[in-house]
Amino acid sequence: MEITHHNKTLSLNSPVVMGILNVTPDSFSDGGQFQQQAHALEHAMQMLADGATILDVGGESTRPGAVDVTQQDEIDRVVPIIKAIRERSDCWISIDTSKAAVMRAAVEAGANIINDVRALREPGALEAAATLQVPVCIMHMQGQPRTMQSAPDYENITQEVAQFLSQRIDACIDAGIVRQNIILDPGYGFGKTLSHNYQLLAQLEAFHEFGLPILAGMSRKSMIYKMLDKTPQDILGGSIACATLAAAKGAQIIRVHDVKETADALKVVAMAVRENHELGE
Ligand code: 8Y4
Repeated sequence: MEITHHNKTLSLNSPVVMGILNVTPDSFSDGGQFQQQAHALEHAMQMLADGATILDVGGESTRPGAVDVTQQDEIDRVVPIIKAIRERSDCWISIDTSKAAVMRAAVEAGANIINDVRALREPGALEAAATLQVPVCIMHMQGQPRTMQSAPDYENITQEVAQFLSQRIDACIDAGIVRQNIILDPGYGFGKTLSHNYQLLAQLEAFHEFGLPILAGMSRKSMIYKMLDKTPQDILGGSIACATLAAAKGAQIIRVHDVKETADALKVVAMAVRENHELGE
């Protein structure tokens, strides 16, 4: 399996790490714009040195209760860092946004994947993604970021998430997005209870029915720290367990904060999977 942008291809036959790069001001509350950009660039280069294949650059906070950012604010945050990374590396850069104008500005600056937690449902987003001809990650969310955790409710979560993704795949294809460039994400933590999140992890294999790459993002999320009764900064072991389980169940892209440790864990999983294939042949 692979995704492509122009003549660049990313092989997903073994799992890869997507490193999280937040460029929201609340991630670096001290220092001005310049210092924040310098810190973000340093963090980006460290994640690449640690084994990240993709850097996910985000300028909007989707945490429950976060304030909305204007499209110009978001562009002003992400474009300089994308340009700076692109000057130094030919890595894959994803832009974490739901706004069409941000997608266009980010791809022009050098981003080559669109990662949209709203699955291209905002005005103009589907058309922008299709025109830009970059791979897209479409994620499931129940409700809206502000209120999604108030009362998550499903009859059969895996079935409902798959049904949503199926509809969004159809919408993407109708808009002109190449099917093989659609990455699917069950959206851990987005309108889901603790049980829902673990059901989705246990049943992750179900999403292989589409024959498309799967992205899993559980790093430091409440599904781990609530269960362990710890803080997000103190759950590396739990985050690695989630990454390992997801990769063992065939997820191709793992979105994480702790790149170095996760890259090692995924290498171990990949070797076990490879040896298992060789036993079968
Ligand atoms: C600490 C800081 C702990 C932030 C948790 C968080 C996903 C995603 C997010 C995901 C895809 C997050 C942008 C939430 N989660 N994109 N984005 N999949 N594709 N929270 O699961 O990381 S933001």
